[in-house]
Amino acid sequence: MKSKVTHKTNSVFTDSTPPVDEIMAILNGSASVLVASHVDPDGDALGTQLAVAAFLEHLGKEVFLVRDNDIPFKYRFLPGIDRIPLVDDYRADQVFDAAVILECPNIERIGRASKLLNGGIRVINIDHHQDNGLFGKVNWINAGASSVGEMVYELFEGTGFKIDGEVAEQLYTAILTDTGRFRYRSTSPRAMHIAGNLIEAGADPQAICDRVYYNLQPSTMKLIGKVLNSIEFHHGGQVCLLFLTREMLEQTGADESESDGLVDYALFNAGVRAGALLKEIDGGKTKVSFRSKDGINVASIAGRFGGGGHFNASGCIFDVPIKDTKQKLLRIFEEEMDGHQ
Ligand SMILES: [Mn+2]
Repeated sequence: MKSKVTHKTNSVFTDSTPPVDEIMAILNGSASVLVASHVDPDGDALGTQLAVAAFLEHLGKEVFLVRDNDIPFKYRFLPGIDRIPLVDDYRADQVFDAAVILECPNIERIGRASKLLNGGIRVINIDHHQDNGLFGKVNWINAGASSVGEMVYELFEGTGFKIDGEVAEQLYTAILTDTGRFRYRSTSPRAMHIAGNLIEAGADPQAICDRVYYNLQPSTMKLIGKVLNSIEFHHGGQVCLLFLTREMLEQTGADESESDGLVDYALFNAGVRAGALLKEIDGGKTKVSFRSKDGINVASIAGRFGGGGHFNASGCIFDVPIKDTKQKLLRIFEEEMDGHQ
């Protein structure tokens, strides 16, 4: 059953059933559609963006994709990946009839592409973050979904759109990466069922997994070595910290995007309940990615510092250098550990 509440003039849907009528009402009245996702795009963002583009083209729309920054090496195999222009390639006054915004809990997450949300643009907001800010005309927020790739699959099924081999590959990549290779709790029977259907539709599970996870550049491998070498255990081995400095990037020749997923190593240790990767960024600030298990809510920790995310995976930025951030984090984790003995 659909749970619909009216939020000002906007519609909000919060379960797995796609609001097909409401989404199609916007699309049917639109000739040009912008499709955007979040900064620092991941497999779910990119795969789903490309799949939505194929769907919209099938509907006869003029489709405009956009990204805020570079595409990580591991996702460059995705069919159609070359057709996502940088935001700088658009005029700031360009007008679109509608926009599909994927995986953005708030509009700030689309980064500089927000300059393209002009005039009376009607926004369709599709996301699986619990704390979504409901910035769209239609908001479909299913926090129970493994990925927006899964949600968009449901939408395609609801509209009768036939998934071809390329779309299957795009959506399979989205689900694979957002479930941590079918490992996270979000790996529901439905997510697995959909992944199975996508294999039937032409996605090659081994080829995709190899391209994303086992096709590293030498610079990435060297960076992994340096970051693992920085490892620290605290609070009786329950907290694991990893560090990524500018110097490590310079020494290895790796770029920012090659650190994607490195935080996961923090939880690969017996006894560790919470971990973080502290990354040195511009302006003397530190970007922190959190991972946790055992009921430790890192979304709330990140939320206290202007960030957000999921219960067991989140991130935020501290306005102080890496050393001071470490001290702050150790105090925060100490409180958290005390509260969850
Ligand atoms: Mn996602």
